[in-house]
Amino acid sequence: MFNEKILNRFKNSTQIAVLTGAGISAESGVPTFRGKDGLWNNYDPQQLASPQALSQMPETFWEFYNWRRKKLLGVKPNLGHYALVDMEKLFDDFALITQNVDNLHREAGNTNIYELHGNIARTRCEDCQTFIDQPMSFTLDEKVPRCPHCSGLLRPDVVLFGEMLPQKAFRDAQEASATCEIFLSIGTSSLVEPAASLPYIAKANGAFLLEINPEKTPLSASADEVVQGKAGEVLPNLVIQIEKLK
Ligand code: BV8
Ligand code: ZN
Repeated sequence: MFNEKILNRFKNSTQIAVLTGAGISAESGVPTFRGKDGLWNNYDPQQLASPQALSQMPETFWEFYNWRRKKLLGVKPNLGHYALVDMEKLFDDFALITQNVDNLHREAGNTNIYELHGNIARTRCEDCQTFIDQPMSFTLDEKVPRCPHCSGLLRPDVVLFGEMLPQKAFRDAQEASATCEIFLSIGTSSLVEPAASLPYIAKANGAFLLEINPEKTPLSASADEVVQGKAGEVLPNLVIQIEKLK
């Protein structure tokens, strides 16, 4: 599964950057966005995951996000998530950059996490930006939750299409991508910008680019190595091989 070229790189490196997408949560039962049973097959992302949807059709917007949250209740990290927790312990400098909003990397126990697209478990006010302590299991009795401070529209703390990414998280992710020795892209279709630009920053700075994904993506041709497989199977194996090198 891992050739000498890959294992030698891990043996001689201390700085690792990892970018994950929805694919790493697929084995936890969380639907991906663009797969066969993907979320976007039934909904148009530009329609629903957008600030326009929040302001023009808040009931539908919240119906979608409540449905997303309810699907996450009881969902647990899988072996792929836990392998990244073990991997973080094996390297002095390990950055986990995620596009996922499902909170599973935090739950698994990684510490150095950059959440580029926010976190669906958090809620904030669209007007006064206050964070509302609204646990995931919060079932809204009113259709559209309002801010207790200013009666503004509440929204999940996720980055909607057309919105800027959280500046510090993205800046830190760019820095980690520009300085790492190995960049791992795991479970992402590499379509959404500006996250999809990070592996190219790493490659331009001399990093070894490894993609782990069951199917080819627009990134595959630029990767130094591609391991085609599921995160929950490939990552635990990779960690075992790396531990043997240490
Ligand atoms: C911005 C949060 C501008 C909400 C999300 C035209 C061309 C290029 C770009 C654009 C364009 N038109 C618009 C844009 C910009 C747009 C964009 O990139 N659109 C794309 C779709 C064309 N980007 C934005 O709008 C961003 N903002 O650009 O702002 C700006 C600039 C300055 C000032 C102001 C504004 C904001 C992007 C963030 C949007 N929010 N999510 C929510 O979740 O509801 S994006 C959404 O897609 C998720 O966050 C998700 O993480 C992300 C990426 O998807 P993936 O994670 O890759 O998931 P996907 O299903 O696609 O793929 C899964 C992969 O897993 C597959 O490859 C599959 O094979 C694999 N897999 C399956 N099973 C497994 C597996 N892998 C491993 N193991 C398995 N078992
Ligand atoms: Zn408010």
